[in-house]
Amino acid sequence: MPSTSKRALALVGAIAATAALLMGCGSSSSSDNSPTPLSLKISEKGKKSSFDAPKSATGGLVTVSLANEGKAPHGVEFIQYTGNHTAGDVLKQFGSNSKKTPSWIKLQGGIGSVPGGQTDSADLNLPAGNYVLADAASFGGPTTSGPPATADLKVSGGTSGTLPTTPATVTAATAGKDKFKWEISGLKAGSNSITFNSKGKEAVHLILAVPVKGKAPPLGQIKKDLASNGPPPPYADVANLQSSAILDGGLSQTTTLDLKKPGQYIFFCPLTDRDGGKPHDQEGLLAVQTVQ
Ligand SMILES: [Cu+2]
Repeated sequence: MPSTSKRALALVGAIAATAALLMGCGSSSSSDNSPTPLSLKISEKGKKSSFDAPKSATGGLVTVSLANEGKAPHGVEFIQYTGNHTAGDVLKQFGSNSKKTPSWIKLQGGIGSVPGGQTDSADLNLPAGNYVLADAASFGGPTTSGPPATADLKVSGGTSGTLPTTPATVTAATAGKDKFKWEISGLKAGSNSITFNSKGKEAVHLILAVPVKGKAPPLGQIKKDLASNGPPPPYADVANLQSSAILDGGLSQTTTLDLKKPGQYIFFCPLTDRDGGKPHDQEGLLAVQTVQ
């Protein structure tokens, strides 16, 4: 099984506080509830990948598109930072290997992973503020490419709005103190447009969906295997893992979940609450979902 996203995020810190800043097109504003487009690109040069993103954008309800011009999968996480903190502080925090997420960091979602040569999009509400963009495709485990790309972004203005409705919903729901559960509906084999709802005041969540090779063992066994932090068990087809971006509790976004083949998928969230504690897959965010 892949390690927690925090460890993967450590890679972001490892590349130090030199965020690649590339110029892009400007932003436009919306007058009604129609989302403002925000176009991002990511490209590779040897092992190094970098974002092609504007330095500033209009916030509120936004349709983010990410064109992956590279070969490896890439994504984008919108990491907002507040107070007197800097982009360097964000990278340092994720490099610290701490499981905890300080309150000045807001994980506003994004796009988990786009295959090489493809473009994908997501709808989300971005509050005005300072952001670091980071390659979210590294959160599910190490990728074949080099260190994750990062970029700075300043978001201003805009009006938050209602997300478009989607055929499928995946909710990381609360179920008591330190307890969660997945509420999943409408998924089918193939590419799913989903609404991802993240619940819990001090929680942060992401969706990892791993195809099952053969037949899934009982949930208790999967839970143990996840807790062991060992190599992936034989029933987990981690090469075809699908992931979302990380979303703070209380937020929702739309995104794509590509469940390529019919069959069983293990859904789990390896993250902890902001104050640490157990991974959420040990607190109820673990399910086997069959899609047709
Ligand atoms: Cu979680």
